[in-house]
Amino acid sequence: MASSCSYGRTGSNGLFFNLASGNLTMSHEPTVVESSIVKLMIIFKEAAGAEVRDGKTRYSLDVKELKALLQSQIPNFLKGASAAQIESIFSKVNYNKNDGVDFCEYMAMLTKLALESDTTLEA
Ligand SMILES: [Ca+2]
Repeated sequence: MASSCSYGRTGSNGLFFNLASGNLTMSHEPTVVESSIVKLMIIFKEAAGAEVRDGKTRYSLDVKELKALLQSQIPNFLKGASAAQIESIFSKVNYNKNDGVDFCEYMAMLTKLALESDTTLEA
């Protein structure tokens, strides 16, 4: 998946997954982490609207799609949230302030949520 958050390593040594085609090209059986990333991509793709621009299919979430995705995948996150709070979340996740939340922005949100969790690993 070509994107603005690419490290330029996919297709050679890194994970290569084409969101539009659903093709996964890998020289080995996917590890748990690789499989998890692909699952996140598939779930995102299923939730997002598709738009063809410059010959490429692009996927992004509008506010309703982001809300539905979060409610289905992270139910506690939006529990009790007002429409205004959901709009605010969408605005923050939509980092480049265009018309939708792309996969990079969605993953940045998930990363932030993970980092806000207790990661001290203490008993
Ligand atoms: Ca965006």
